[in-house]
Amino acid sequence: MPKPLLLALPLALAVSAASAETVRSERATFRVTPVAGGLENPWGLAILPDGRMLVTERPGRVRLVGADGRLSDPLAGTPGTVANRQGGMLDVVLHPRFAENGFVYICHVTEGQGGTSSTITRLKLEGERFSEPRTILSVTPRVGNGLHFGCRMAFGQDGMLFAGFGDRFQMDRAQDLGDLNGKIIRLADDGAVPQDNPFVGRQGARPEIWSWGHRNIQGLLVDPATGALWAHEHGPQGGDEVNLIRRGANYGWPRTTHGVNYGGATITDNRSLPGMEDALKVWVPSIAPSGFAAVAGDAFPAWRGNLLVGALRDRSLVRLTREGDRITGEERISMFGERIREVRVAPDGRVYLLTDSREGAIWRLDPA
Ligand SMILES: [Ca+2]
Repeated sequence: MPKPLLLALPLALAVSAASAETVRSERATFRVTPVAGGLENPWGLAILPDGRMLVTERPGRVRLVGADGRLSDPLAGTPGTVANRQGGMLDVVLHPRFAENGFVYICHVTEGQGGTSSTITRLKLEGERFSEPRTILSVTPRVGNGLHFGCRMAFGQDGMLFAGFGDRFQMDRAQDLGDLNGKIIRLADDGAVPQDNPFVGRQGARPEIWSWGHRNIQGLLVDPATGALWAHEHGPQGGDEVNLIRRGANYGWPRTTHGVNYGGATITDNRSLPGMEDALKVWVPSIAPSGFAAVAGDAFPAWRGNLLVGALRDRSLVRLTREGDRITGEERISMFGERIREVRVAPDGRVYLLTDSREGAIWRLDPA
């Protein structure tokens, strides 16, 4: 355990970090081991084929993390980012053929005419720097606030890139097909619009859109077993949702929701409407989900196929069981009072978490 890093960890873990913390959950007993600390609001994590990791920090940095937990300096060649309120350097994913091409995709906030927006930039990782920046998509219209950027990404099994964006706290945008806010989009790896997207050729609709009616996507997952796309999003006060994403479907916001506005004002009485998809799972009160991963590999056989969700407000790791397209159960595993921003599962099945604070950390879960 690299000692200097422990200084930045929360007391509960730091006290016994020499042996890590043991957690007994319903189906598995595991150790939580701090891998690296001293990260300022880490947000996205990508595990490289050689076991190193890329981690983003919301103020605008991306670092490499060695297998020994050593953090690199912020990587040169990282594009400029506007870090304001919820915005900044957010998600990071690898190209499906990263081992051949070195491509990394970041989702971050940029500024232009009209305000700020979520932007996806493709970069090439060469040694410990980025090169060849290419803008894949910048969400429009831009908006002049610092809220609800969404910005989670995942590659489909067909090699297409999905990304989920928030409504920018202007809810009616989610029902406007001419607006990319409050949508999940699908693009080729170079940013081209696939011709089999659902709204290609429809007048007034953006051809990038894959699904609509979303409030603020904070988790996006392509199921390694089935190839299906799953997403979760923050509701207003109550009404966080897990959805199975179907091509061209409308997920309802703000015409359907299980939540109410902050302060308790009603948004709508409709929890369901014809032509709109119902959530598979709703959290009332909100847990503020963040990060989404499916359990695979050998480390946690009792969890295989389960879905893992981080929780900011609930300060837990949430394990969802499912049968086919249904969510059948939920376990919340308390995480030492830390807000969990991101969940990733390594090829060997070990689970990595990011804690969200100004002294954030990477934690690894190993079977005990
Ligand atoms: Ca919904």
